[in-house]
Amino acid sequence: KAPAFYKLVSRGGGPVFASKPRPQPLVVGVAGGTASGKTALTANIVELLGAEAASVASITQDSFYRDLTVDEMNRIEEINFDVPEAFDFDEIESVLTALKRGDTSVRVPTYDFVANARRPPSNDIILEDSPRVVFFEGILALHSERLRDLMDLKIFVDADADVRLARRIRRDVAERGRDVDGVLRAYETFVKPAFDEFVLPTKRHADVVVPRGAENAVAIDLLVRGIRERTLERSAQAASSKPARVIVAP
Ligand code: UZR
Ligand code: MG
Repeated sequence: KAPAFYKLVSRGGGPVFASKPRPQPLVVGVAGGTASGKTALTANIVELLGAEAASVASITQDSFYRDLTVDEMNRIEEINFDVPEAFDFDEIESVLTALKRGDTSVRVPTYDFVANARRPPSNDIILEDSPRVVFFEGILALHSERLRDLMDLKIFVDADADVRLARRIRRDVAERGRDVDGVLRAYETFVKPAFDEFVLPTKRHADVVVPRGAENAVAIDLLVRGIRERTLERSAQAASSKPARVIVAP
């Protein structure tokens, strides 16, 4: 089907197909400590964007955990999932770059927290049409300068550490197949030290800091309005700009 923003312009000597540039998607980074409400805040914004939701992509950093070797799998409780080395930042960069470029059929892997492994490629999410807004959400979403440079809006979700730990215990037991003792051990050994060393320092890169995470309806409303407005501005700019390519029909 014809991509959006393609216009047929007719001139004296016959039909000329002029392709207008598509607006670049707005890339929004959402960082914050574990169980701070990043995923929920992002989901709320996506839902409230409403009309534009069809062309919103929400990508989680969890999708880009590196594969573990058999040896690492055998000593899983020693693996630190909270440090930058745990993620494949090159892969994240290539996905976000492809979306910014307007590529279609961009593949995003998915991750299984119970198996501690990426799901097989048949589970990949394929973004058929280049979305208008791309959310990238995760504990270290704002860690890499190269990723930050791709972002138009950087959000840091703030929530008290005790609130986050309480949520983390509930979530990991209910959804990620853990027991309370294991969650607390991981929290003390990996999660808290990595939060202090790597996650919290990225707050300085944020444009907006949201206290109380997904409960903060006022902040969510402001963000939705801002994102919607900027998306519309980009569409208007693209629609009024010169054609990117002019193809003279035979
Ligand atoms: P959020 N994590 C797992 O528990 N298992 C995995 O296989 C991969 C990651 C955890 C990771 C981190 N830590 O704290 C958390 N550990 O997922 C990040 N241990 O996810 O941002 O939703 O809290
Ligand atoms: Mg999450």
